[in-house]
Amino acid sequence: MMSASMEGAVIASKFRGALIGALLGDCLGAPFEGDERVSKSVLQKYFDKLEGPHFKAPFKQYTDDTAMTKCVAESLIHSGGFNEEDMAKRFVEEYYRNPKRGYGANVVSIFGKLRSTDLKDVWQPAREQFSGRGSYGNGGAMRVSPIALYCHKNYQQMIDFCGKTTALTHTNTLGINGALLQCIAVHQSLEQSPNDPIDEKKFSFDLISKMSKIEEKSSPEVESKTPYIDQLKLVQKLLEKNKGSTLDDDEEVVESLGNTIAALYSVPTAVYCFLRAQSTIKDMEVDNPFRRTLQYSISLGGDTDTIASMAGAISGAYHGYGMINANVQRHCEGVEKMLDIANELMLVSET
Ligand code: F2R
Ligand code: MG
Ligand code: MG
Repeated sequence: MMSASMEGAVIASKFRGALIGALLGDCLGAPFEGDERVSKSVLQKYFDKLEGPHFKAPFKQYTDDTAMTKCVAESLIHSGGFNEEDMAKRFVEEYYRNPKRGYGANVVSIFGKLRSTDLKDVWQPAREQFSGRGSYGNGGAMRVSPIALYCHKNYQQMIDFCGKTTALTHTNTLGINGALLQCIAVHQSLEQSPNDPIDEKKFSFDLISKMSKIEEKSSPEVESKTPYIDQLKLVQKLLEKNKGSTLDDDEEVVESLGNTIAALYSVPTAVYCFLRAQSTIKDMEVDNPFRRTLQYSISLGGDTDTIASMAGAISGAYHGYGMINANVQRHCEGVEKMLDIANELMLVSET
């Protein structure tokens, strides 16, 4: 549970920070999705321009990551908790209202089945994916930040809601546990006072300890029985190696942690980006650690919208809304609506 001494205004700022962080990571990362690597100097100019005082439309549009995050938040608010039919209905309606948001190649078949069966069994279509193995994509993880907010006072409820929300589209253990790791990371950030610097070692040890309870209960179809703990240990190793060094080994980060649409090779990467960006990074003339988190996430290439969105949610939940540049927000679609959602989530989670 969040520290009792944390004031309501700080908590409200953290709620807004988490959701606006997720939104901005998605909007700003989306133009680079699929690029192998993104030059740090190109990104420096890209962010400098967006932060400049002269606003020029058009918006950076959000993608499936934000569309589904909004559905999760709105379902929790309107149902007063997790309701599988309401959540599934919102995913389907949102997809058919605006299908051109860059959804995952296979997840759309779930929306089709849910619609054609009139939501008869909301769990079945996801179970059938990939010949019954279920999706291991990061589409579950990219949308879970509202669950960490809604359940911030009840860790076990958060784990329960997160697992169920994910299983509506992703039933592979790697897809589900990736979503749990992302949700736990946002929750840990929320709990930490923005005035106390992040202790990277403690933050990652806490994640390892919580993920060990989760991984001991599940058996993924991969060689290791503890794939997320293995990745988190790599996060620790890479932080030790790169923090304070004259040059980050980004190739090693991408080769070992990954930058793909698989949850196992993107969620730990997002955690790494957040932790690494707590201190300066060479070739990034950035004082603001929230901006540095997004800029660094995108520089790694690959699934840039999703990794930046997940890292942005973790970072925004720690630093709060005040750390997020107002000019950049004006370039991103859907900020006002997301702020309303953050405020509503805050109200319902306090009751
Ligand atoms: N889809 C994209 N990006 C592609 C390019 C979009 C382009 N910019 C555009 O605008 O069109 N991005 C979004 O998808 C990712 C989340 O995907 P999600 O929701 O997990 O989808 P899905 O279909 O379940 O899985 C994605 C792919 O992973 C592979 N896969 C998953 N499970 C598998 C399994 N058990 N066996 C084999 N392969 C498996 C498949 O290739 C799936 O298609 C985010 O990046 C979001 O931004
Ligand atoms: Mg996307
Ligand atoms: Mg993506």
